[in-house]
Amino acid sequence: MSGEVYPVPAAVKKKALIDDATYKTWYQQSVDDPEGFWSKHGQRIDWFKPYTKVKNTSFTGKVAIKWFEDGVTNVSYNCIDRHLEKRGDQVAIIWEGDNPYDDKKITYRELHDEVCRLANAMKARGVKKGDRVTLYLPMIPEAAYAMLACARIGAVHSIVFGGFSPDALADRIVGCESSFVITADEGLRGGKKVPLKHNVDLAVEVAEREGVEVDTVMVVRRTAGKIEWFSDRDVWYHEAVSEQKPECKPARMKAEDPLFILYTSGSTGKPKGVLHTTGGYLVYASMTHQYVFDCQDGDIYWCTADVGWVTGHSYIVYGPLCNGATTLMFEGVPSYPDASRFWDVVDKHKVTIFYTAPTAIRALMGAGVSFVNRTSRKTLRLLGSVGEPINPEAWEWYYNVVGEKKCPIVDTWWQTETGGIMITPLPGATKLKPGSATRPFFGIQPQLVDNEGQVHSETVAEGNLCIVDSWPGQMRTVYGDHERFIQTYFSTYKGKYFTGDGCKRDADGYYWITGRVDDVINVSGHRMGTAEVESALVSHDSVSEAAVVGYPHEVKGQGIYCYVTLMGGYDGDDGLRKALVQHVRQEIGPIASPDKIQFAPGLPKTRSGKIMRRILRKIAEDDFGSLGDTSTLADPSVVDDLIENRQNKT
Ligand code: 6R9
Repeated sequence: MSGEVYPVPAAVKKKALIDDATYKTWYQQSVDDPEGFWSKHGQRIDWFKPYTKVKNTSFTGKVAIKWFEDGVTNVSYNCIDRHLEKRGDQVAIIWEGDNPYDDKKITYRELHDEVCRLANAMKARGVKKGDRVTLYLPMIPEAAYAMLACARIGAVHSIVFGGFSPDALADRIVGCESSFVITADEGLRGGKKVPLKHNVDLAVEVAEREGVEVDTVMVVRRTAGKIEWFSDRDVWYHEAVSEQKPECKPARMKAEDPLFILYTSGSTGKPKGVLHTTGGYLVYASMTHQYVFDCQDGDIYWCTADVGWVTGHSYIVYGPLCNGATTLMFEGVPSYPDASRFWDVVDKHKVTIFYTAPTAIRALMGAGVSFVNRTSRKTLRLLGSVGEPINPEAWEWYYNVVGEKKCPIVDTWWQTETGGIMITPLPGATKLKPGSATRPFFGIQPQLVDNEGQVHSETVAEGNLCIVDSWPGQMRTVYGDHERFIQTYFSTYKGKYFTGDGCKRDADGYYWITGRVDDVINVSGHRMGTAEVESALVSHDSVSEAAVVGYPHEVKGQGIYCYVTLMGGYDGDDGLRKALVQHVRQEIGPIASPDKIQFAPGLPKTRSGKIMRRILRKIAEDDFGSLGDTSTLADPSVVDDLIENRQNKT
C-alpha cells in the first residue's frame, strides 16, 4: 500500500473539468446536502416533466430507492434527439470490426434514424412498454440500436453476453419472461465464428420446456453463415427495419420505470437480475462518464468492454451518448490479428480516452513492449481501468509504456449493482497511487465494517466495504425477487449497502479494494459464483460432489480451481478432466472453463458438514504450510491427500 505517488500533470490540470478544490467542495456538498446536490445535477439530462422530488430512499425495512420520482423523461431522447440540433452530423459511434479493414462511422442523425426504425419494427411486432427484450448480440452497432430502441418505447432490455451457453441464455430468458429476442446469425471474434443464432434456437427450446414462449427472434445478418430458419418465429433485422419510418416518438417514462435488467453472479444460487431504472441511472452514468474521464468536445472515447457487461451499458452506450460524445465500439479481441491491435485502433481513430481491464493489460504486457512501441498513441491523454484490482506492476506498465508517463490512469471501482463508477480518481484532481481506486465520487459514502458489524471510522482502517447512503445509479431491486435484494445487500449490515468487497483505507483516505470477501471469483474481470460452477460440475454423471475456489492467476487475475469427488466406478484421469471442462463450458459458457481439476476422494468438512473453503483456497494457492486451525474437521486425514495431489505444485 506504499509506493510512489503520481501528481496530477500540470497540462492535465489546466484543461480538466474538475480540480482538487472543486472535488472537495462538491464532495462535501454532496454528503451534507444530497437533496440540494442532486437536485442541481439531475438537471444535466432533459426532462419532459421536471421532478419536484429528488431523493426518497431507505436502506432499512423493505428497502425502497426512488430518485427524481415525479419526473418524466426518456433515455433514448437524451442519448440522441437532444443532440441533433448541435451535433446531428457529429459521429456518435465509431465501429471497429473484428477485421481491421472493417469499420464504420454513425452520426447522431443516422443513429436517430436507425433507432427509430428498429423501435417501430419492434412495436409492429407487438413489443410494448414494460415488455422484456433479450439481446444476445455481438459488438456491432445494432447492439446499441437495440438498447436505445427498447429505451425509446419503454421496453426493458436484458443483454446476455455472447460467451454464455444456450442453457445460461435460456435461464435468463425464463428469468425475465422475455418473448422477444434479438441476435445475429453469427458473431466474429479474433477471426472465429460464434454460433449465436444456433445458441438462441437451442435456448428457445429449453425456455419453452420451462413454460416461456419466445414468439419472435430477430436476426442481424453479420456473417451470412448458414443458420436454421423457423419462418413462423424468425425475422431478419434488415427486412424488418427497411419497411419502417425513421421517426418514432420517445415514450414518456417515469424516472423509476425500469430501463434494463442485467444478470450477475452472486455467492449463492442462480444469477440475479439486477434492475436499473430510468432517471437516476442516466444522471449517474452520464455524470460519472463526464467527470471521471474528463470527457470534453473533440474527445474520441473508447471503452473496450462488451455491452454484455455493465461497463458496456454505462460507459459504451448510455453515459457517452447522453453526453453527446463520440464512443468507439470494438467487435474484436486485443490479440487479433496481433497484440498491437488496441494501439493500432487508437492510432487509426485518434482515440484520446482509453478504458480497459487489468486482465487485458497483463496479457498485452506478457506479449512484450515491441507491440506497443511500434505504434504512436500520441492522441491518448487519459487511461482507465475497471473490473478487478490492478496490480501495481500492470499499473506501472500501463502508465509508463502505453501512456508514456503523460496520461493519468483512472482506476475505477464499481459494480453491476452500482450502475456507475463509485470510487475513482478524477484526472484533474487526484494524485494517483498504483493499485488504489483512490477517493469516492460525489455522493458516495464508503464505510469499512468488520465481520462483527463494527465500523472502523479511523482514517487508516480495513474491513468490508459498505456504502451508507443511496446514490442515483443504484440498482432498485432483483427482478422479480425483492426479498433476495434485501437479503443479499442490506441484511449483512443493517441499514448499509454491502458490496461484497474487502477494502483498506490509507493515511490519505485513499481506498484500496482487496477483492471479494464472498464466494464470488473474478476471472478476467468476469464475475462468477463458485456455486454456479459447482452446480455445473455435479450435474455431470461422474461427479458426486464439487467445491470450487479461485487462485491467483498471472493473466486472468483469478483462475478456477475445482475439487471433484467422483461417483464410484469412475477413474479420475485426464480424459475425464477434459470431459468435465467441456461440460462446464456447455452448462455456463467458455468464460467458466475450469483451469485446474483435482480429483479428491473427500473434501474437508466440519462436523456439521460444511466444506471448509479456507483450506481449499490455501491448497489451491500452493500455500499449505499455513492451513490454520484444522481441528474442527470431521476427518483431518483428507487434507493430506488434498495436499499430496494438488494441481498447482511449484
Ligand atoms: C464494473 C464491474 C464488480 C466487482 C467488484 C470488485 C471488482 C471492479 C474494480 C474491482 C478492484 C477495481 N472490481 N472494478 N476491484 N478495483 N477498479 O466490474 O462490475 O462485473 O459487477 O464486478 O469487480 O470485486 O465487486 P461487475
